[in-house]
Amino acid sequence: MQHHNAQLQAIAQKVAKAHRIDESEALLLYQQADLALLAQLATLVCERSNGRNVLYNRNFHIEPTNCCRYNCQFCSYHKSVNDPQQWTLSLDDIAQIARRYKGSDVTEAHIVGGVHPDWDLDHYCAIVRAVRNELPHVHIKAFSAVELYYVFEHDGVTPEYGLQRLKAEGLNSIPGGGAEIFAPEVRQQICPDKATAEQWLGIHAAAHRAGIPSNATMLYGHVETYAHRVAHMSAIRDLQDKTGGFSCFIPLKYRAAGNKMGHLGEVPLSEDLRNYAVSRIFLDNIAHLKAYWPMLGVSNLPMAISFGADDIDGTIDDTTKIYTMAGATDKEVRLTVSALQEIVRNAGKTPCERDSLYRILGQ
Ligand code: V47
Ligand code: SF4
Repeated sequence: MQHHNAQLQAIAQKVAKAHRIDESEALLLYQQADLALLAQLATLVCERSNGRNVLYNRNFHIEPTNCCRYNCQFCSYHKSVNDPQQWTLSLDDIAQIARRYKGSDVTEAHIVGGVHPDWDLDHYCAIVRAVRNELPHVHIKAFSAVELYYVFEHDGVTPEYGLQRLKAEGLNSIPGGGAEIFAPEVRQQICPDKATAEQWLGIHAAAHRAGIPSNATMLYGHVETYAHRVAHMSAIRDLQDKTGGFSCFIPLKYRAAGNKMGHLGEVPLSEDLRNYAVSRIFLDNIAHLKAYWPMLGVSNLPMAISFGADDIDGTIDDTTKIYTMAGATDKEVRLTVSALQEIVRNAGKTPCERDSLYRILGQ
C-alpha cells in the first residue's frame, strides 16, 4: 500500500497487520484519508471477518406509540401526550400486526417506539408477550436503552431485574437506538433530557451480562465533530472488549426533514462513506457493520458495501414512520428479498440470509 502521507501509511500498515488503531489515528483517517484508501482498508477489515458475504434478514417493525416524554431536536417522529397526532397501539393491535406474519418466513420482530410517559414495566412485558404468543419462534429485538432506562426508573427497579422480566417473556435482544453521540456537550444541544451516555452504556452492559445481545448506533452528520464520533466509538469499543455483547454497529445518517435541526442540512454521500469506513476500521471487535437503508437510501447501499458494510438489515416490512418522517427518500419502507439479493450481487458480493444472531441461514 503506497501513500504519500507518512502517518497515513503507518496506519495503513497497522490495519494490514490486523493491529488496533487508536483514537488519534481514527481522527486522522476522518480528517485526511482519501476515499480510495478508506475503501481499501475498510474492505480489508470487513473481508477478514465476513469474507465476501453481505447479510440481510427478514424482519418487520412494530412501533407501539409515537408518544414520547422527550423532545429530541433531531426527531421528526415523536408527539406529546396531548397532541392530536399522537397514536398508541393497543395490545390487541400489536398482536394483530404480529399475527400477519404467522406462517411467513420472517425471522425477526423489531419493536421500538417513543418513550410513553405512563407505561410501566408490566406494559412492556405485555407487548413482548403479545408478540411471543403469536410468533413463538421469531426473534424479538425490542426497546432501545432509552425506553428501558426510563421504564426501569419509572418502576424503581434495577436494570438486572427489568431485563430478566423481559427476557422471561421472550425478549431476545436489544436494538441500538438512543446512543446518538455520547459527548455531554452534544447531548445538551440535541437531546438534553434523555438517558446519558453512562446510562445508555449501563443498560447495554447489564443486557450483555444477562446474556442478551444488543446493537450500538451513532447518529452523525449534525452538530458533532469528528473527535466526538471517535470518542463515541471508543466507548462502544471499550464496552465490547469487556462483554462481547454487541452484534453490530449501525451509523445513522442525520436526516433533516420535519425536525427542529433541519437548518443544519445533511452531509454529502462522501461523508457517509468516510464514516462507514472509519467505523469499520476502528471497531475491530464488532464483526458486523449495518448500512441501514431507510436512512441512507437504497441507491447508496452498493457504495456503503464498498466502504465496509456487510449487513444491509432487512425487508423491514412495515408502515414505519420514523424514517419517512425525517426525509428518507425511498417511497416505501419495504424491500423484497430478491431486491436485497440483487443489490448485493450488483455490488460484487454474495448475499446471505442471516438470523438475528448472525448465523447464516442460506444464500
Ligand atoms: O436513536 C431519529 C435515529 C434511532 C432521526 O438496532 C434519526 O438493528 C436520522 O436505533 N435522522 C432509532 N436518524 C432507530 C434505531 C435502529 C434502527 C434500525 C435498526 C436498529 C437495530 C436500530 O433513529 C434514534 C436516532 O438515532 N433518528 N431521528 C433523524 N432525523
Ligand atoms: Fe422520543 Fe426517541 Fe424521538 Fe427522542 S428520538 S424524541 S426519545 S422518540
